[in-house]
Amino acid sequence: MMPVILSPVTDPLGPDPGSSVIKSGEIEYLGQRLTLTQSMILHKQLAIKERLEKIFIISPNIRLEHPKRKETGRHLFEFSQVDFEIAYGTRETVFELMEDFLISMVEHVKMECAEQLKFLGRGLPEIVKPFPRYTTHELAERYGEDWEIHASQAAKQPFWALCHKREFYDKEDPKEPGHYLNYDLVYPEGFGEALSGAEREHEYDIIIQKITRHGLDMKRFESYLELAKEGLVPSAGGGFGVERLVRYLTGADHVGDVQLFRRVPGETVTV
Ligand code: ASN
Repeated sequence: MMPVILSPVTDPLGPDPGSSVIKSGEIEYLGQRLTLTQSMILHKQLAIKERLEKIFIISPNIRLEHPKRKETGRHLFEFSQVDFEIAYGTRETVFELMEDFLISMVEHVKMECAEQLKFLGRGLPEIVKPFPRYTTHELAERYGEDWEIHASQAAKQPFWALCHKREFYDKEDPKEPGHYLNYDLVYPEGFGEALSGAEREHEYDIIIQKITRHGLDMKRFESYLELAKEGLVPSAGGGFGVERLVRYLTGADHVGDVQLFRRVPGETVTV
């Protein structure tokens, strides 16, 4: 699909302790309030409902992050993610797809760009599957609340972090309420999160319950909910940041360093 940039509905990006967006980007156009896309998750669900079975979008996202996020090395207020969704997919479908994708990407770059990697001084390690899987509970116990960066620094291989308490559209395990059928893929060597995704909530009543439970304004999701009421299709998917992938491959210090036109929170935009 081609990306959606403006819509009355977008990803609320919360409640999520990992999010630090200070406000959403909004414009008023012909009397309508439109928000700049924070992620295309809700449109992905609607596209799947329209019987598109497998989709991907190179999707620009605007996330107006707190300036303190400059220090993480991996946050931008404008970036692109490869966002994908698979009708009737499960976590396992996504794990297999992403593990094969990352392995072949690394192999390809090592083969085709050996000279450039040498110039950059980047010894890109070979990746093997299956990637280890840990729950966020295990990771928090071992590395503390800030586990993402510490676990990434300790890791030699990419790994999956399962079960995050976050946005309403990620499926809560019906067998184990309070647990979630979602995942992050985390790069090794301290590069942090590569991808986030989930099996999705597709049942209207559960979506309504969760929006209410999260204290979100139902009106912000009106047009999405009207369509969701007609029946969403179960799916799973995710999105990985293009700049974060390039940073990992090149070993750059900051994601802003791989952008031609830097969009780093806390830095003045020049061009
Ligand atoms: N792309 C993510 C997903 O598919 C959502 C996000 O970027 N917040 O779950």
